[in-house]
Amino acid sequence: MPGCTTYRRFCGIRPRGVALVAVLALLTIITLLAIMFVVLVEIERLASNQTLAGMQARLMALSAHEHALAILACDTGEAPGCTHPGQAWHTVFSSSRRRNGGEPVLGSNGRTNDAGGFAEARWFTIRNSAGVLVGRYAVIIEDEAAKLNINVASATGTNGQNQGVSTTELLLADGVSRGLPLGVSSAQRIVDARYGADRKPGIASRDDNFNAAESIGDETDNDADGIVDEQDEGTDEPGEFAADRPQGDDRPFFSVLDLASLGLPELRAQPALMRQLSTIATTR
Ligand SMILES: [Ca+2]
Ligand SMILES: [Ca+2]
Ligand SMILES: [Ca+2]
Ligand SMILES: [Ca+2]
Repeated sequence: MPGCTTYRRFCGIRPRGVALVAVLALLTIITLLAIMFVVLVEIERLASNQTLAGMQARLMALSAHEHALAILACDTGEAPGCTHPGQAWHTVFSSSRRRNGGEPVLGSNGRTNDAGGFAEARWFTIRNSAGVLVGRYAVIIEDEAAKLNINVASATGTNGQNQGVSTTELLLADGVSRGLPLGVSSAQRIVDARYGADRKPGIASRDDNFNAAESIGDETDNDADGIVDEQDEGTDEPGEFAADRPQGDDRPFFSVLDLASLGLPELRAQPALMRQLSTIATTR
């Protein structure tokens, strides 16, 4: 019929190649689905490996913890009341490349060797029943109780120390030779950072630890300001800052490394000072 060559579909004749296009489209969709499936499987595999590695690392850490507890328990029984670096708590975990051929482990503070020539720690390897190495751990025991707690010490310069009523009277820095190797203004910035925007421990003008009534009549200088039993002695005193229960805008330090965020001039001038601070200060 005239015109059917140009308008075949109007003449009841199906155009050629439609089936081929449909098959190609179907194959493309199937290919994309297959690629997505492979990608998802790979992601699942990586996630599983990550979870497994995390569990293994946690078990290694638990092994190290139990090892340390066992050594400390032995130490307690061997020499009650006596502690020195020659005891097991120090020698078992510390070593040197020269002595055991192992790789020494630097401390969390980056320290290398102590005065005794020992590295901070050494690796203990863990192998499975077939003798294959599955992990390793190192232990560093540090006496946190002997460090200055920057969440507690509140005295700066010659201020804040009077009757020794609480540990808040510990000297943070005097700018000369006592406390942390910082100036008085830096020590005050540490205290101010803890107290938040209101610059007061706890919530400003509130007796956060409920001792105001007692403090104004106990014949004690509770806030270590040199005045005994003044009218507002029990309010906004250093003892109202509690690192484990911060009130209001208070912000305790979670790590000594947090001091870097304060922009202290001493740390800007001597970046290595942070390492020293980590050996003498703590937040726990
Ligand atoms: Ca505050
Ligand atoms: Ca008082
Ligand atoms: Ca006072
Ligand atoms: Ca109070």
